[in-house]
Amino acid sequence: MIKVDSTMTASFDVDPQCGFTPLCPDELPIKEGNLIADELNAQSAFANFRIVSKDCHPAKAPWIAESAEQIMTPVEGEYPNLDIKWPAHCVVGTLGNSLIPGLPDEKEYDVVIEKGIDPLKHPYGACYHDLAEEEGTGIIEWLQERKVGTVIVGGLATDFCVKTTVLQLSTAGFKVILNLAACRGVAEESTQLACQLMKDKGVKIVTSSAELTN
Ligand code: VGL
Repeated sequence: MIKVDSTMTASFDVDPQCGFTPLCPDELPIKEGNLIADELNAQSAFANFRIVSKDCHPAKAPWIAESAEQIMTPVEGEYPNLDIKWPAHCVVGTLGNSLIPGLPDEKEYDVVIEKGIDPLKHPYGACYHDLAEEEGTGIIEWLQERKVGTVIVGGLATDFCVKTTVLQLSTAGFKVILNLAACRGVAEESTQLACQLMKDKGVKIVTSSAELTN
């Protein structure tokens, strides 16, 4: 069991969007990605603040793969803030952009972080708009201002946006708890590697919110 002081704790829902679930099979469907809402809600009961990040992408960008073969191949050209290609996903104004069923309305969250709007940037973590981690989204300062010491994290996907957000929060000095039941990964192997890396950085990993106590 991990004891949590909710007055100093925030719950962070990373990109829990339909575009990362089987509800949007043409985007980036992650197996069972639509089934994490109950655990995200459960972990939020241990926190005074609740934050959600969203991928808010344009419909056209140099990182968008034009065929299945291009997915996860390097973006060619001079694009310092792009790494590999992905199918179009979470486009503003589409179902893929919306939060998965079972989560609160966006206006119920204390903060909604929108990232990836610039077609020349495709960030993974929710703390910075760029891969070099120079342009903050403001969330680190927001948490510090409220004396938050611990952040409980879940979302999509464990091996990409969740991993990067967790590492950014940990580097910024927060204690981070990763709730595996509130996450799903793109692939088994990269999810295992991501969990090992997070553990090595001092992140506490719980299998579900049943391992948390006040
Ligand atoms: C993500 C791949 C591409 C994620 C976003 O949310 O984990 N993964 N874009």
